[in-house]
Amino acid sequence: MPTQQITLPIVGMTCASCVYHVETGLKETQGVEKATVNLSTERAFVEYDPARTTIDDMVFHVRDVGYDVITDKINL
Ligand code: 9UX
Repeated sequence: MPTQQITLPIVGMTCASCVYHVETGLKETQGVEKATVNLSTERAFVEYDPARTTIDDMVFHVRDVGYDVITDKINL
């Protein structure tokens, strides 16, 4: 399946290491190919295989590393 892209609003990041933690959590998600997190805009840009990945799974992994996603602002 072709790669899809999504931008997730992230909550709880305050320093550069937070960015790394969130990127690591997203990359642990099956089917996520790239994850780039921006601290000042509090957004994660994710490229993923929609056949292998769900948004819920991404959100689970972000929460697992201690941050949150504003899911009501995600445009699906
Ligand atoms: Mo920085 Mo982020 O010292 O949870 S890693 S605040």
